[in-house]
Parts: sequence; structure tokens; C-alpha cells
Amino acid sequence: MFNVLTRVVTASQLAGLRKFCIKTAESRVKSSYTNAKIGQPTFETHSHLLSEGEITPLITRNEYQLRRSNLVQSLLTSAAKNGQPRKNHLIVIPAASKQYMSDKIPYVFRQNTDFLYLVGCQEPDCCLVITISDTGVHDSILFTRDKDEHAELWDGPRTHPEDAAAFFSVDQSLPMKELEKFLHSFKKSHKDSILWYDFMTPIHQNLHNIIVGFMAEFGNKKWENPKSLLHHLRLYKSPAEIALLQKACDITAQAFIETMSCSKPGIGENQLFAKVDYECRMRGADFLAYPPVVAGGNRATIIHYINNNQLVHENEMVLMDAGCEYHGYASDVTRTWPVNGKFTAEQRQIYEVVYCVHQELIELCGKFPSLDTLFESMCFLLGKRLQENGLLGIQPSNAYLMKAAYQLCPHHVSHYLGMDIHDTPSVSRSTKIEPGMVITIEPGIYVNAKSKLLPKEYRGLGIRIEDDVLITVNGPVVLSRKCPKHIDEIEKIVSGGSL
Ligand SMILES: [Mn+2]
Repeated sequence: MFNVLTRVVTASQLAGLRKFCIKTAESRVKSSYTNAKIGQPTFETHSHLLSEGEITPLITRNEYQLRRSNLVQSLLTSAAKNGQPRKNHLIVIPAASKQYMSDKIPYVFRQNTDFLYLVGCQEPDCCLVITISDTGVHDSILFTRDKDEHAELWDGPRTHPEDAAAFFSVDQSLPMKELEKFLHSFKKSHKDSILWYDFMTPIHQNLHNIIVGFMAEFGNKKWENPKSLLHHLRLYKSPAEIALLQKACDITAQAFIETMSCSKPGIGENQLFAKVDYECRMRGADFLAYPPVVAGGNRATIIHYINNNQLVHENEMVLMDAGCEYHGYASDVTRTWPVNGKFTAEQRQIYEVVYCVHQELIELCGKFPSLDTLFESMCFLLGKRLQENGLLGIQPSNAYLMKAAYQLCPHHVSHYLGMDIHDTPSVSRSTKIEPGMVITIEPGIYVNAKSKLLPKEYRGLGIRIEDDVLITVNGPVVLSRKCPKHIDEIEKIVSGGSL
């Protein structure tokens, strides 16, 4: 072995050696977990969902390893900048716990996305610990739930600690009950160390209590929050992540088309909700990514309307804000359409203003502005287009136009999108967008009953158009482009025609 390392090897010998190592590692991974019980779909049990080498659909073991080493690198860079070079670090990222609506009745489980991003484990009550020594060597240790025959009979198999290291491709796996002991013993043998834990948003109460107790051992300023470093990595999507987001958008676009074509006066908001939910799941979505807004008539002016329990009448529009989650990645789309398939003059006029501003903002993404700049641009453009339509006086100042537009659209025009709907919220809105990021573009106009800005025939109208946009070097790519938004397309689909 020593000879191999010290001998000069040619490039092709090295490539051969690498191939051999990868092959050996792959077969070791495979043989050591294929007979084990794994608490989530695997290539062996769900070959319709996963390919060989993937831990979750499209995301390979290599990609998860790369994510962890990227986190380590960015943490070391940040520590060096803060004058803390060559220390030991301990990163703790807990999984979520199951939440219950009442006695033993669980809500649908949703994993902590920071944990899922780093290790791909979909089980509750686990914890990822990454240790970095003062020489920069790092190890990932996954703590999983212990065997429990009774619980597994009721809830299905878990990934036992002895199988987790091979399946999730981490350096070591241990039972959860060992976590506290592990943390204390690390601290004991690495006195000069820094703890990285998101103490601001406790994900798992029991683990949080353990870690807060442990934090006391670190003294003042010896702990940091890894969230913003992690979110900065999550901000840039890999090709596999882009493929998953594209699929989530394609599913949503088709579901919108089906929902628009079944619209007719008298239909219930709940029925439109059920339709979009059904059409998403039938195409492979896990579930809707958030409670959708299905707002008929003047309920569209209530931005967070999710009661979805009224009927939509003749000459009213429906505003639907819905998206789905596809193997951990979310879409977020809004369309507004006349329930009878024909826009009235006022609806058409406001829709065209929103549509025009929407297109202009997507084009602007090619100049890589920040989300803050996009918001300012939306206010300016909305005000300007309304004024050109003779709706905001003859020659108002730019300041007045922007103020009026802000009153008519009181929400942000954009947010980052990815594993979460409001993805990577710790990344500032003043960050310039860059290739690899995915954002929403969602201008709207809401004229509520009390609004004095527009003539009274416009009151009660609420219109939003929202698309999901991938930023690339060659310009913005609208991932939700298959969802119709042009007035002619919408009228055709709702009236029962096809595109
Ligand atoms: Mn949105």
C-alpha cells in the first residue's frame, strides 16, 4: 500500500485506480444494504421511482456527499474569515419529528429540508452530525432510530443504525440514543471547538433541549448558526435539482389546464381545489406543496384566502395559486381566468396590464437584478401601465405611480424556490440573482372594495400571474411555461377548446 502511494503513477494508471475504487465502493454499498430494511424507497424496492446509485429520485450518493463537502468548505472559509482558522468544528442538523393533529393521528410527515438536502434521509427523529478536525478532515455521522419491532410492525421499517452508513454513504451511523454521549465525548477530546447548530428555529424539540444543554459547555461565542451558509449552497440548483423542479412545473401546468377546462359558472372553489390536487397526484406529485388559494370573484383580493368554500358565478374570475411537490422539489404557479371562458372589458384591461408587467419582469431577469430591484421595477411598471390605460390620472409623478402600485399589489413579486416554497429565506433579497437560481415572478393587482385608486367598476377584481423562472447565463428559462397565460389561450381552454 505504501508503495502505491509513493510511486509515481501515470494519469491512465490513476484513472484505472479511481475506477477500481469507485467500483469497489459501489459494490460494497450495494451488497451491504440490499438485504437490509430501509425506511424509504430504494432502487431495489421502487425501481419505478429510483435508478441505481440514487438515494432519492435523481439525487445520487455522490451528489449528497458533494453537498456535505461543499458545506464543510464554505464553513472553513467563513471560519477563516472570522479569524477562527484551524479549529475543530461540530455541525448538528436534526431531522424533523412527526407532528400530530390529535391523539396518534399524524399530519403528513415533512422532513426538515436542510437535513434532507445533506443526507437524503426521509425518516423522522434522526440527526446528522459532521465533525471537522483542525486539519480539515471531516466525517459525517448519521444517527438513526433504534430497532423497535413493535413500532415497525405498526409504522413500517426503519433504517437501523447498522445499515444506515452504507445506504446513505456516510462515514458512520449510530443509534439516536448515543447522540448525547457522542457530542460530549467529542467536546471532551476537542476542547477548542465550535458548535454549528440552528438554535433560532428548533426543528425537533427533544433534540433541541439536548443541544441547548450541550451549548452551555461551549462558552460565549463558541457556537454559530450554519443556516445562512447552507442556504447559500441550496440557492444554486444542480442539474438533477433543475430536472426535478422542471417536472414539478410540468405536472402543475397540466393540472392547471385540466382545472381551467372543467371551469363553469356555479362551480365550487372546493371542486377546483379537488381537481388541481387530483390532476397533480395522478401525474406523480407527492402532494400539493401548500394549501392552494382558489378564490372566486372579489375573494381574489384577499391575498391569503384559503377557505375555498364559495361558488364562482357567471362573469366572475377564479384566481388559483397552487403548486405541487415532486420528490422534494416544489412548484408555485398562479393563474387567473374567467369562469365562463370570456373576460369582461374591465377584467381584460387589468389582466393585460398584469400580463404585460409579468413579461417585462421575466425579461428583466436576464440582467441579473436582485429580488428587491425586481420589486421596485414591478411597482414602477404596474403604475406606468395603469396610467397608460388612463386609470391613474393623466400625468402623475413616478413617486405617485409607485405608491399607488404598491397599494394595489402589497406583496413581494418574487421569492427563491426549491425544496421549500419560500426557499432559502435566510438569503437576502438584495442578493443579485445568478445562474442556477430559481425564483418566482408574480405581479398582481388587487382592487378591494375600499380601494379609491381605480374607478368603482374595477373594485373586487384580483389578478395575479405567477411563473417559476430558472436563471441561466443565456437568459431566464420559464420552467412553468407550459401553463397557459395569454388571454387568447386562456379563453380557448376554459371554453372547452384545446391549445
Ligand atoms: Mn409564490
